[in-house]
Amino acid sequence: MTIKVGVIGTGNIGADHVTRLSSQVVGSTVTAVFDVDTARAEQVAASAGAVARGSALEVIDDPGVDAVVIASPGDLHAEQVLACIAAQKPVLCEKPLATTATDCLKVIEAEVATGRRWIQVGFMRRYDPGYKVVKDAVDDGTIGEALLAHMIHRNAVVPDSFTSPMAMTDSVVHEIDVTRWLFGQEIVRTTVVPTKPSPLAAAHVRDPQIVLLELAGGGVVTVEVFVNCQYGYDVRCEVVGSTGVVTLDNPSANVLVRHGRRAQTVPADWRVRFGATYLTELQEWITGLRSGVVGGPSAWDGYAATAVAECAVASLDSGAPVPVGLVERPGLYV
Ligand code: NAD
Ligand code: ISE
Repeated sequence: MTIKVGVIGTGNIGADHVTRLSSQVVGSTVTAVFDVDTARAEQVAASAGAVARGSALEVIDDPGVDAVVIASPGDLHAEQVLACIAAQKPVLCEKPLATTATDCLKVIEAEVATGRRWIQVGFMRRYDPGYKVVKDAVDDGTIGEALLAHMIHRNAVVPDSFTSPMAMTDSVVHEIDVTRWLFGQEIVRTTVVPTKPSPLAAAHVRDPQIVLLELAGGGVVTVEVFVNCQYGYDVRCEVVGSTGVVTLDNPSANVLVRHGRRAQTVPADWRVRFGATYLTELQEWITGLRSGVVGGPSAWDGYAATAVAECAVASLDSGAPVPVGLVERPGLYV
């Protein structure tokens, strides 16, 4: 059985997902796309043998579409995911599930009312082989009891439209999800610590920033987010346990050794670093759908991540620690 996918938003990651789903993933094809940039949508549709539709709803309601990928800007996700639930179509929604916790709860309410899962959120790091090694070491006791973690999230540069809160909602939201997933606990408090700004960051962006995430079980995670580090894309994670440490370094494709020096390449951006990971994420989504199963990061994970990111933005504004208050987790997500 081939899953016919419709893709909403054919920008950077949407176009990449179309390529993966139409030519690399086993068991899927792309039949319809939509983007407000019509020329771009038509070009991406043509590359996949799909049709460019006139609206997001036309994609979702298309009888030739079995499942939907949402890769539009984050503030449109809630409305588009709700339309997928109404049409009873499984949806892989790129992060964030929604830009406010309130909107995430509307989505959860709609999904819970149907009595089953339709939504997977695009927290792809859970599919990365490096992160899986870290997760296994935490789960199987290799490093004893996991006590704390240090994470780094650096982007070479960001566009002018990027703001200080986006460092939380767009970038650190990945570390928020990884933290919840690795430790199997909710984050109860977050604090953003000001640091000396880089002279190369735009005046309106506080960069770098340090974020503290406190867990329900007492653990603490430090995240350095630096979105104008200049030298490349650098994502790292180290979990400190009671008897050992497990580290995910920035992987490198090549090492050049000469003149008494070892030089390693640094990934240029998230497309390079996580290219294979997005493919695994999509393959597992499609494989699950072919057996009628929706798994992976859930709407609850999307809600919890957005709620914590919202508190991080509040802490960024106030300079004070901000407690995270989540609603009770519905049985569908236990
Ligand atoms: P982008 O700006 O390159 O693409 C967004 C596209 O959506 C654009 O082509 C734009 O024209 C289109 N669009 C705007 N309004 C629309 C509408 N009403 N309906 C349909 N399409 C519309 O952005 P991007 O970098 O591709 O990011 C898209 C989403 O993917 C964001 O939510 C982002 O956070 C997420 N993302 C996730 C990762 C990851 O690592 N998981 C990486 C990059 C982006
Ligand atoms: C982008 O939207 C992503 O999700 C990338 O994974 C992240 O590294 C980047 O900072 C975000 O802007």
